[in-house]
Amino acid sequence: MVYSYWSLFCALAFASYSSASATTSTRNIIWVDGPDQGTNQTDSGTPDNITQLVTENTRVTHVILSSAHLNNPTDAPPYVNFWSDLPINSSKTAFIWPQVKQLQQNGVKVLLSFGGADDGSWGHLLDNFAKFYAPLLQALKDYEFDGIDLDIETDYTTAGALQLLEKLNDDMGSDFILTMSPVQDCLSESGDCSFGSINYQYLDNNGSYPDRANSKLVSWYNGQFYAGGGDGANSPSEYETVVDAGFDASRVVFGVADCSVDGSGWYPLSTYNSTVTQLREKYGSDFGGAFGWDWNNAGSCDGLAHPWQWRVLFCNL
Ligand SMILES: *[C@@H]1O[C@H](CO)[C@@H](O)[C@H](O)[C@H]1NC(C)=O
Ligand SMILES: *[C@@H]1O[C@H](CO)[C@@H](O)[C@H](O)[C@H]1NC(C)=O
Ligand SMILES: *[C@@H]1O[C@H](CO)[C@@H](O)[C@H](O)[C@H]1NC(C)=O
Ligand SMILES: *[C@@H]1O[C@H](CO)[C@@H](O)[C@H](O)[C@H]1NC(C)=O
Ligand SMILES: CC(=O)N[C@H]1CO[C@H](CO)[C@@H](O)[C@@H]1O
Repeated sequence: MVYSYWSLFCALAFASYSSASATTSTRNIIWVDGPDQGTNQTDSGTPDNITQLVTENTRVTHVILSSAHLNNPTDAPPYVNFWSDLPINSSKTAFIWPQVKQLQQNGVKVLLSFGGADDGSWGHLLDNFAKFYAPLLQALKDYEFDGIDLDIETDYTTAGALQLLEKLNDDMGSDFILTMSPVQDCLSESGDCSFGSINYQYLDNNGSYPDRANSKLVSWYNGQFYAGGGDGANSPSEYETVVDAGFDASRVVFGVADCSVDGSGWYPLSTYNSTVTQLREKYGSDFGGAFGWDWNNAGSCDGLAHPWQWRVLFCNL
C-alpha cells in the first residue's frame, strides 16, 4: 500500500514539478549492470527492459551501462568485453542495443562504464596504451555512446587518467560526456586514493580543457556513497565532506546502492529521499544529482515489484 502510494506520489510530483524543478546540473542516473547469464532476465526473473525508464516517467536523465573491460592480452587482437565477459558484439547481449537507442531517442544520455575492479582493464592500458585504447575507442563509436565513465578500482595513475581523458576528448569531441566514479573517500581525502591510486583533487584542479564545459575534462563525478568507501547515505554529512574538500556540488552526483545485494551501506528509499531532499535544500540548483546502482535490483529491497518504481528517489530532483 505504502509503495503504490509512493509511485502515485512520484507521478503527481512529475506532473506538477516537471521541468520547473529540473535544474541544469541535476542528473538522475541509473546504472545498468548485466543480467545473469548474459540473457535479458534479471536476478528475479523480471524482463530487464530499460525502456521502462522512459515509459514510466522515471525522470532518469542518464543511464550508465556497466561495464566494459579489456580482454586478456594473450588474445589477439585486443577487444572489449561487456556483460558476462562476452565480447561487446556478442549476440547474447545484442538485445540491449535497440533499447539503448530508444532511450537516446527519448533524450536519455547513455554512457559506457569502463574498468571497475576487473584487473585487466587498467593494467592493460598501463602496459600498452595505444594497443588497448584502440578497441575501447572503436566500441564507443560503434555503439554511439554519449559518454564514458572511468571506474578506476585497481591501480592506475593520475597522469594516466589525465592522458586518457584528453585522448577521449580529442577523439570523441568536447560534448562527449567524461565521468569518473570514485568512492566517497577518494573525493574527500587529499592525496592518492588507496582505491585506484588516483588523486582526484589534483585531477579536478589540473584536468582542464578550454573547450569543455566549465573548462573541466571531467564532466562530473559519480560518487559512490556505499560499499565501504563511505557508507553514510543516510545523512547529508558525507556528501558535505566532499564539498568541503573543494568539489563544487554541481560536480558530484550522490550515488547509492539501491538494494543491499548491491553493496554495504544500503538504506530504504524513504531514507534516501530524506537525504537528497536535504541536499537539494542546502545546495539548491547546484546539487549535482543522484544515482542508483543498479537497475536489476532497484527497489527489490523496498518491496517494489519493478525497478522503475525506485524512481521515488528522483521525485524531488
Ligand atoms: C520525500 O521527501 C519530501 C520532502 O521531505 C516529502 O515531501 C515527500 O513526501 C517524500 N516522499 C516520499 C515518497 O517519501
Ligand atoms: C528476452 O526475454 C523475452 C521474454 O521476456 C524472451 O522471449 C527472449 O527470448 C529473451 N531473449 C534472450 C536473448 O534471452
Ligand atoms: C522493450 O520495450 C520496448 C518498448 O516497449 C519494446 O519496443 C521492445 O521490444 C522491448 N524489448 C524487449 C527485449 O522486450
Ligand atoms: C566481433 O568482433 C570481433 C573483433 O573484435 C570479430 O572478430 C568478430 O567477427 C565479431 N563478431 C560478430 C558476431 O560480429
Ligand atoms: C598546474 C596546476 O594547475 N597545478 C595544480 C594542481 O592542483 C593542485 C591542487 O590539488 C594545485 O596545488 C596545483 O597548483
